Amino acid sequence: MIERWKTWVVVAAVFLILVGGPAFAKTTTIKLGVVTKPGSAQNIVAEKFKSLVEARSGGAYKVKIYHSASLGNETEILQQIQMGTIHMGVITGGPFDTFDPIVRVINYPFLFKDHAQVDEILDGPLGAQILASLETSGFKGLCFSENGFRNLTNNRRAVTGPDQVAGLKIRVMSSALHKAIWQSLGANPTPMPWPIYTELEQGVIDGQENPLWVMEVYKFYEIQKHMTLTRHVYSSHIDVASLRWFNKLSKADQSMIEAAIKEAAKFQRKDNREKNAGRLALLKEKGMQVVETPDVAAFRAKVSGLKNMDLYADPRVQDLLNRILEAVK
Ligand code: EAX
Repeated sequence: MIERWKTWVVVAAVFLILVGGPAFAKTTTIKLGVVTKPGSAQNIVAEKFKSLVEARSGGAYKVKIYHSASLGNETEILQQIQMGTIHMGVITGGPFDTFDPIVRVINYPFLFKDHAQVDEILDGPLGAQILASLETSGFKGLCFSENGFRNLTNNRRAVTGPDQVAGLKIRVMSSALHKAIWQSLGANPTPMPWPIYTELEQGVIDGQENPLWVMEVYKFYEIQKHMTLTRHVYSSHIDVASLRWFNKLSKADQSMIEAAIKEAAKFQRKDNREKNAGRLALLKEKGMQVVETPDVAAFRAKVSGLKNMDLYADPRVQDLLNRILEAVK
């Protein structure tokens, strides 16, 4: 009698798993934060990641993208990732400074010659060392996607060299390094979180610096007359997860997420680079006055003292900077 009862329980359980299983399967929602709006470099990574994870996990994972600063600025998104209330983020290198000074190494001015060099370093062991370092501040560093090489825009005058930068009020990211760069160049840098359209429009600041896609997507051509292709900093995004959250996932899920974000980043870097020539043409067409070949040597000379500043004093940071400077020679 007892045996029979047991058999029925087993049959019922198997039936429930087979028939009801999919309906009861748990879906985990990954909350991912970006500060920018759809169409932006960060959002392209996030959207690609979402489509890859949702397709590959067979419904086990959904990705919800919180964009347009709906979670606050990049510093605030990072704080939420540290706490684990937000799981992932695609965050510009700049605001990471305050969480780990090692990030300043990537943003060192005039560091990379071209995209090939960027990929070689960031996808290699030196990049891996930067990502691993972020664990100390509560982040699982997954990979690098990109904002791109940053260029100066302003509303006062054509800038061909550092002489014309003198006294310009330039918005910079919330980053000690970015502030120091523009101080060295003779500008009057004002740290401010993203977005900054209103401040530019109202003339609170004379200019700003960002990669070409920003001038297009955020329509800066409406409010900024001059642009100089300074390419002073290669601006990467660091694609991170909350270490607390990530460590709790199964190894298989960790690998699935890591592979998907790496693929999304690779896709986005290529996409971003392919679009640059078209963007430059568009910005000119919209009326921006572009200085395409500024005196880069003069700019470089002005910032050459940065590596000896306190910003890089931490021996761990200094050592990595020296190794990267050697590698890009
Ligand atoms: O993409 O704050 C900034 O200037 C950043 O480049 C921002 O991510 C816009």
